[in-house]
Amino acid sequence: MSQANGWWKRWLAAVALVAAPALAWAQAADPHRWQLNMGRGVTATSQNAYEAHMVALVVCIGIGLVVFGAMAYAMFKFRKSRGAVPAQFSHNTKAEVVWTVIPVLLLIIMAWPATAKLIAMYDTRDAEMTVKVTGYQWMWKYEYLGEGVEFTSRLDRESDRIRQSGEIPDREKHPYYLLEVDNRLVLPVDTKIRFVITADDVIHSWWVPALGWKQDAIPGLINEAWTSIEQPGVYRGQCAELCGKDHAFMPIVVEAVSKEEFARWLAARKQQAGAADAPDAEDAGGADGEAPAGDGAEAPAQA
Ligand SMILES: [Cu+2]
Repeated sequence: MSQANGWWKRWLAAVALVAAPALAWAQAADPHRWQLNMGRGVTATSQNAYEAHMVALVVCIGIGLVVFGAMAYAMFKFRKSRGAVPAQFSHNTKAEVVWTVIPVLLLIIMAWPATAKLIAMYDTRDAEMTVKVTGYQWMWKYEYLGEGVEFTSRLDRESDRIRQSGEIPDREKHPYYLLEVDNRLVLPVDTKIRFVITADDVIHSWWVPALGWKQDAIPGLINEAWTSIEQPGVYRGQCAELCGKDHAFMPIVVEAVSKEEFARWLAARKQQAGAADAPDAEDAGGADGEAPAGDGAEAPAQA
């Protein structure tokens, strides 16, 4: 008895060892080697997709067990060598009603929550900010609508150098080979962000798995999507529509930061944009305008 107990404990410990990394992976947004299930992502949408997938998976496993179990049992129990004689009936109304009604009920059980989740996924109302995404061969352009901030985002120089040199990419040297960009799309967390997505030349598709959706970018059309990212972090994606010879070289990198950090980043970007628009403005502010402005802002608060 005690020997069996010891074996059982060792077996449990082994299972825990094997399962531990898998449990840790379940928290991360990036896919991992030997990840068997889909990721949970970092938005309500991705969580919904994960839950819908799990419900369908459980139903499929149940159906699989019942169907293959019945088949295996029938084949074993009623085998010819044990003298089984096949029945000769060809119809059974009761059985036919049962095996029609049960799948219909299962489909309704799965379709109901899935439809509710799909409707929520397409509801872009009450967004707090809007980002326009435009696909180009082969890069993305992001515009923070109403903020006067826009930039392009293309494959980082190092990935580009490696791919053109014929060098074999090395995970140690460049862990995000082909998944890094020069300008990341910086977004605030806990903010409903609406995307309007289009393209300038051919059809592209904007896809960041951790956000839980992909949306086609079609020339002449504007598609909508939304997200609200729950955790700060860096989330990577790619163009998901075969768009030409460099389709593989237009990655997407979203950097989700706190609201305060985003406000600072946006202000800095706006200042850059303002400086670029009016080259004289920098000189005017740089002479003696900038530093005193900071003191001036604090003075009223103290008074
Ligand atoms: Cu593309």
